[in-house]
Amino acid sequence: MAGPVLRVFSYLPNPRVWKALIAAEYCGVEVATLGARPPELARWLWDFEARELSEDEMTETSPYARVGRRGFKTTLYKTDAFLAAHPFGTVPAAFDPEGKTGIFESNSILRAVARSGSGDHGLYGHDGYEASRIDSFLDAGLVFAREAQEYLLALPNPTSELYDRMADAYEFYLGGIDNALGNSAFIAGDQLTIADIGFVCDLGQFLRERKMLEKDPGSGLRPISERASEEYPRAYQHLLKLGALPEFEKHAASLTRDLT
Ligand SMILES: N[C@@H](CCC(=O)N[C@@H](CS)C(=O)NCC(=O)O)C(=O)O
Repeated sequence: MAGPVLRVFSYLPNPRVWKALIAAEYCGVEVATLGARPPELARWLWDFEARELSEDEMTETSPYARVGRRGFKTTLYKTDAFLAAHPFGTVPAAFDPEGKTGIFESNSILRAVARSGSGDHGLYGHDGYEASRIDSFLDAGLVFAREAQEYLLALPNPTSELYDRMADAYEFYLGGIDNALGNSAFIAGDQLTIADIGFVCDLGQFLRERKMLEKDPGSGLRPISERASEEYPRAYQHLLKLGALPEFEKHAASLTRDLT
């Protein structure tokens, strides 16, 4: 196998990174990952050449010190080059092998993997129309995942407004996926594509709400996804079926392990 097609810097493990790693299995390419567990990433220099910082490099006067904006409450250390490549300053942050091009948003990193290699795997469709249909599902997934990010970060005590918005986004997204699966074996048609990969990672991550609320029952909130298997049977079974495939199991086993 040639060298990695992408280098991805992130906190690890991260279901958003698993999207790219699962796609890489199907494409027969390598994706290199670099990073550390979530709280430890605040002690790293965010850069193409990301590395752990020493204690005396982590000062408020460091030229790299930035205020964390999403999910990180502490100071983060991001180089100017990192922010030029990744203007929203988020992880996962992917780079081409030379570090010249930054690719952000996990769905776009997923697309980049599917575009690498031969392309005859069909993961990103077989023509522009099919690719655009796959993009449609990935965009719908991002709307759901953005809501889920806010909600999961606020658990176990989301505001009632956030809870209701999440319930609405969940119902809209799962309803659409369930409808799609009423017409074809996979989300975007009759074969597995990156729309399915994005779905498993985003929904699997959202279903963690169950454990989070169970662990902290004080809020008295009912998990939004409590009755998913009955309300959206096709979508739920699809999640379980894909989660059991070796390419998914290898990277994302924890997402579907306790769901049956
Ligand atoms: N929709 C994005 C979400 C990326 C995101 O929001 N990442 C957060 C961590 S969960 C981040 O990097 N925050 C950086 C900060 O707080 O400055 C994706 O799928 O990649």
